[in-house]
Parts: sequence; C-alpha cells; structure tokens
Amino acid sequence: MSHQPRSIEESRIAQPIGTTLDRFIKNNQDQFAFASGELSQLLRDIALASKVVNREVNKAGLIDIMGAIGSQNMAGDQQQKLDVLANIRFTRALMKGGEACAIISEETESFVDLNNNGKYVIAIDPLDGSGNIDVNVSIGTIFSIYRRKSPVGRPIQTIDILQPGADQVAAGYVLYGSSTMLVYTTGHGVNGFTYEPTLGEYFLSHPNLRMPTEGKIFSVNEGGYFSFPEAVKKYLAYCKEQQYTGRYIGSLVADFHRNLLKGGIYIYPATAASPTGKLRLMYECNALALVAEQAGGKATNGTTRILEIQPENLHQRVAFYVGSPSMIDRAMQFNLG
Ligand code: P6P
Repeated sequence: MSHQPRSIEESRIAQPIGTTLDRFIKNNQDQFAFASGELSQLLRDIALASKVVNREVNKAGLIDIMGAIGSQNMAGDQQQKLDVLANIRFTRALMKGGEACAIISEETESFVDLNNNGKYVIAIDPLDGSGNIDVNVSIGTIFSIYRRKSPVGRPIQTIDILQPGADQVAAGYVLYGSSTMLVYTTGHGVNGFTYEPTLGEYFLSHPNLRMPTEGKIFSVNEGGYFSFPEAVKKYLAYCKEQQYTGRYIGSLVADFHRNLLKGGIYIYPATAASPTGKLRLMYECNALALVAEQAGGKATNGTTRILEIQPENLHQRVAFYVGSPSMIDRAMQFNLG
C-alpha cells in the first residue's frame, strides 16, 4: 500500500513535543549533590520569573515601561524601568519558592535577606544589557546558585554571601533575543532550552552544549582602546592579523551566547573608566565562567581563573576574558594581567 504523505498539519502534530525544562530537571535531579527537590524548585522559580520578564520585555515598546526611571543602581548604571521590574519579579519568585535564604542583585546595595531557613544564596543580574532595552537589542538575566555555608535557621553570614565562583552549585542565563532561551549547568555539562510562549514552556533545544575549542570571533568595545593595557592592544592586533571577525553587541549575555555556540573570545579589560574592569564578579562573571568551563571553555581576569577569585564585596568588578579555550590560551601568552 503506497504510503500517503502526511499533511503538514499531521506532520506537525505527529512531531514529538520535546523535553520540557521541568521534565529535564526531574530526569537529571540525581546529578544534583543536594536534595533534588531543592534544585528543581530554584530552577522553577527562576524559569517562572523569566517567563514574566520575557512577556514584559516583549511588550516594552507597547506599554509605559520603557526608558530610565531617573535612579541609579549600585554600579552607577542608569536604572531602566524594566531593570527594576525584573528585579522585583525574580525576588518575588525566589521568595515564594522558599529555597533561597538571600539574594545578591545588581539592583540592590546589600544582599536581600529572604528566609533564614532557606539553604541557597542566589546572585543575579536581573536584566543585563538594559541600556539596549530602548533600542530593541537582546538583553539577558544572569544567575548563580550557591549553597549557604552557615547553619540553616541561623542569620545569613558573610561566608554565605562572598563565595568564590567555584562554589556555585548551579548557574546560567536567560537570553531575551529573537527567541528566549534559558541555558544552565549544575556542574554536569550545559543544556539550552528554548521558550515556546504559546505553551508557556521551555523545551530542550541545545542538549550538551560545547564551546568550540577554536574560534575566529573577538568581542570587545574598542571605544576604550587607548586606555587598554598594552598587552590587550597587542592581542587585538594579533586577532586582526589573523583576520578574525569583530562582533560586539554590548549585551554581555548575547555576546557570550554567540561565542558559546560559534566559538570566540569576549574581552572586557581594565580601562581608564573602569580600572579594575567593568563587569561584576558575583552576578555576571562567575555564572558565565562556570557555564563556559562546563562547556569546555575558559574564563580569566587576565591572571587568575575567574572561579578561583575570592570576592571582597558584592559589587566587585573584574577584568573578564571568556571563550574558546585555544583563544584564551593564546591571549594569555600576551601576559594580559
Ligand atoms: P560597554 C551592560 O551594561 C554590560 O554590563 C554588559 O551587558 C555589556 O557587555 C557591557 O556592560 C557593555 O559595556 O562599556 O561596552 O557599553
């Protein structure tokens, strides 16, 4: 009997719907060193908040949440309305989930003390790249999850808050781009999920992401060139001699994600404007450094592996070089630090 070709509709319906984020977490919860339900709850809280933020980001041009609110955050960045909204969404979701004892956020001066019975500390940049909101360029959320060090039930201590990136138990980011993606690791590789808004679900779309060992993309804001360290200038000259491609979106999550998939190096060195670097260790660099390393990449401040840096304060800035391992190794030969 000749097989009748399926209609497009039949083919679409017949497609397996794929693995949701919830299902993936459940299928892999034995990989999480602590009580499995705790990680599921934390990732569910973060995913839920990202769905709400995604909706607000997508509507930003249509309702009055565009633009700056006239205040500045801890880093001195002009706070955009969506920054503030995103911070509220993530804080509320984590508070309701009950697993977090404290939140470190770009948007708040000190840590937010949630619940002494919580076992996890979350470091988050609720909406990174927010300067791009008004011009409709991709932006992102970056998050780190740490296990508290002090006894549960007692007040939060500094040892719970200022933990090196190597102590993260999970980390990842959400990219609000042409599609919205959540990419995370619990220390067993990196997996990417794409959001299907009509179903309100994240589906596994990029299993076991690996950063290409080599790349031909360098990502840096050359506006700061004249105040870059000489070693960085020499490395950039090398990149141009190799005829690498320059790509700089100015939204860290977007620049990082492109390099994760295609290979490349992202550089934010010390500059005159930011003598210790611009990017923040606790809620930007540590999370991306863990994702990078778990995908086979590398991340350094020019002299030290990012994950080994002992934080001195919540909003500490570092120079940041992250990307394909061969490119980082080559860059380090220029004595960047
Ligand atoms: P510059 C956004 O403010 C951010 O923290 C990152 O998302 C981005 O990569 C970087 O700063 C852009 O900084 O100095 O190039 O505008």
